[in-house]
Amino acid sequence: MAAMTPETQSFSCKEGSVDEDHLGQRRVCRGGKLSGPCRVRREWSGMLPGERYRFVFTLKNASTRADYRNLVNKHTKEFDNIHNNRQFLPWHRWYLLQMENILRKVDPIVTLPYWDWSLWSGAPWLDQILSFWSEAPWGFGSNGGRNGCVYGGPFGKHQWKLTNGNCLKRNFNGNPPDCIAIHKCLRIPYYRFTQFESTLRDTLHNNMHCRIGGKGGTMCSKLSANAPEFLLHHGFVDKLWSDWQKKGTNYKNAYFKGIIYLYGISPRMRPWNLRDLSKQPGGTCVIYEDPHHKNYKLCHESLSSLTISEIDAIPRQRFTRVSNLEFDLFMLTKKKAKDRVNEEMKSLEPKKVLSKGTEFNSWQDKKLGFKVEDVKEAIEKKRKKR
Ligand SMILES: [Cu+2]
Repeated sequence: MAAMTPETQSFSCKEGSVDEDHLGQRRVCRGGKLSGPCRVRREWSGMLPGERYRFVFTLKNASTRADYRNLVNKHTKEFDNIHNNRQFLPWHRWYLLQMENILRKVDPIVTLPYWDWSLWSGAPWLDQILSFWSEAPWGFGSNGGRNGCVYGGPFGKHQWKLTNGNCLKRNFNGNPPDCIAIHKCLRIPYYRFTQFESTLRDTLHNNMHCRIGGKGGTMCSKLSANAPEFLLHHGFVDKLWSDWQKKGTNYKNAYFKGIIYLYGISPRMRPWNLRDLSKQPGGTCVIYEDPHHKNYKLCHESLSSLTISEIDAIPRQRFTRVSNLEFDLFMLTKKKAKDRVNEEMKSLEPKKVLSKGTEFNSWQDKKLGFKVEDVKEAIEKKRKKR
């Protein structure tokens, strides 16, 4: 091994650590060296109204461009090809990067945000002034009205259109999976990559598409990439893949074997080229910043000390199961496929169920769909046992 001179030493850093340069731009340590500045993708609810407005404004501007329309239409055209196990994760990671590149032609410092909807599982459709579905200039607008069209907010019928000229449609229904379901999915070990991938895609990802879109809504149709919330939903799905990859080299490299061509993309672009978020095509480095939300800490830090059976002992409200809406859209038509998804769904569902009429003491509990007090109790019980 070569001797470490003070010079090389000054460049060495701890693998995976993150620091900031003098401009406050974040860099990650890879192979003993700090990368160039990374694009930091942040969770929507932790962004200030001004920051949210900047993204909404940029997206609306970008949506009149030809490259934007071509990209969105590519997703529509390839829809039936890109939602199977071998295509899904890398294809959508590629899509997000292309969309981010287009947005940055309009505003060079914008990055894609994501929305961790699992933190709102018990109350996902709030449309208050600072909520996700706010009708303020920094929001995504609320539910569809007459004919399913969205009227209020920056993407309302009289202000914005899909690439085919129609209105954006929404039909909110049910509750998306909660953050315990997400936590359990992330616990799947690397040697069960196939199970991790299909759980993430078929139960978590498919579910939220049709919770937002319902029957007839844009998000629950082949036009889904037109919906502005598509980017934040897929940002979250991509972050979950990234969180799982961060658990170790085996996790990072886990993928399907064999030669895979991604549909509608240059044949030189393979899943392998999209695997490492710190080295995306074009040398781009991307980081997903964890949510600052206290519910996030509760779910992913506090629960990490508990075993799966201890987690399953926490009573939770039910979330909505995937059903024929999702099965039809994503072409899960065979009985075998439906049975598999139902099994995966069951493994994430509460084992102890809080009834729908449960009175919650706080908004925090209501949003989570379970009680903070029960989580604390489970942790306390474990501590005493030791
Ligand atoms: Cu898609």
